[in-house]
Amino acid sequence: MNRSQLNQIIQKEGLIPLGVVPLFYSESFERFLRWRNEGKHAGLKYLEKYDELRKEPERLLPGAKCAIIVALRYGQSESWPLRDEETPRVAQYAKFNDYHQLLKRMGERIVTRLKTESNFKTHSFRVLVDTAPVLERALAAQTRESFIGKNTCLIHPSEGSFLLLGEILTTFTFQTDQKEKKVECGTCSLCQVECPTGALNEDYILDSNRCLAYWTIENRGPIPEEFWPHLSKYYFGCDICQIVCPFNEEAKTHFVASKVVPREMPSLYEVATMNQQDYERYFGGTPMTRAKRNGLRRNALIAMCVTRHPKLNEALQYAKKDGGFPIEETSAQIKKYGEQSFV
Ligand code: B12
Ligand code: SF4
Ligand code: SF4
Repeated sequence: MNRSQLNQIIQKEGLIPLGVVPLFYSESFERFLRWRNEGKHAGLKYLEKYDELRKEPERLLPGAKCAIIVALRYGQSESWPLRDEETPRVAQYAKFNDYHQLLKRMGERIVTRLKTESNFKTHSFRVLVDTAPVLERALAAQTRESFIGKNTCLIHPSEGSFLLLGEILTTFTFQTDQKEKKVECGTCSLCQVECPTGALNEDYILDSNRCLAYWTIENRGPIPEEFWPHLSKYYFGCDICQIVCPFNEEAKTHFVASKVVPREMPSLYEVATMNQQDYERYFGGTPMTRAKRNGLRRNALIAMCVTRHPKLNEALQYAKKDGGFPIEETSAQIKKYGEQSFV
């Protein structure tokens, strides 16, 4: 099978074939170690384990020769500056069913299809979608056209960066990509200028300690008050450093709607006061469950607080009665925040 036949199979599944790359990225692994040694991973403890696999991804599949890199493009409807600046929203990827499962199933179907070809019968495949300690962006950056931007995202010059990445490791020796023309950020620095918290102050480095995506998705405890004003824009994840990127503006013009349809999001008041059953009904199967019900409630209460939502006190009473970490702490912060202004 040649590369164009492989691409056809991937495209038929609704994915973008970014390319095929060797399992080697020593420069990026060194960058990763420096980043982690400087504590830029904040509380992401899982990044402190399995370095041997992260360093040598070929260990994830005995005899692996290369990785087929695929991407799921998700539509995004925002432009910069945001419409309804004071209407807290969720990052676009979170409105769809969880990409880990979605992309994994798509990858498995591609493998099933490949295995019908006689030359693949004796070969092994393994589909990864952030399901193993791999530097996914570093691998994808070795495909012919893609590159890592100053916002640290993987960008394809014409598809943009609203892409979710998956890899299919294989023992088959496909011809791997040669970098052709070099497109990159150049003198642009829009993502660094517009990041509300200064998380991208160093080129090509993200400091998770200052990133809203880290605080609203990954952190289980209270959110430091210095970040609160920015939850008036996003209360789960953050897309700002991508929305402002000229490569995404360009990509918008030829976006073809995919099969995945975004879900309707409940109001902030509903998120702050939802019981377990409603939580599962609204968010079950989406990336929002990463923050758990308590985390979403924490985020929603903060967003209500900073946008002076008329039902904040009502929501707060409900949340306190319902309990659960870190609601007590967040209530105390809201009280303190409010004393300076309005509660
Ligand atoms: C931990 C993590 C996070 C953390 C830390 C993010 C970060 N920049 O490291 C937090 C919680 C903040 C986060 C946020 C988001 N994430 Co995240 N995250 C991950 C995860 C699980 C690991 C990433 C990791 O190892 N980071 C450590 C750093 C050091 O590694 P790195 O990003 O791969 O590469 C860095 C350097 O090595 C350097 N680099 C590497 N090689 C090279 C080469 C050259 C030449 C240069 C100049 C630089 C360079 O660039 C980066 C900056 O330091 C990956 C999945 C995975 N297994 O890879 C998803 C992943 C990176 N996340 C993803 C997404 C979608 C997001 C969000 C957009 C979600 C949202 N809307 O809120 C934001 C984007 C924020 C941002 N600007 O990065 C996608 C990114 C897709 C894409 N197009 O890039 C991934 C790949 C998941 C997936 N399978 O699709 N995420
Ligand atoms: S996701 Fe938001 S907070 Fe994080 S680096 Fe990008 S713009 Fe900054
Ligand atoms: S906004 Fe500009 S600097 Fe940032 S990633 Fe996009 S092109 Fe690069």
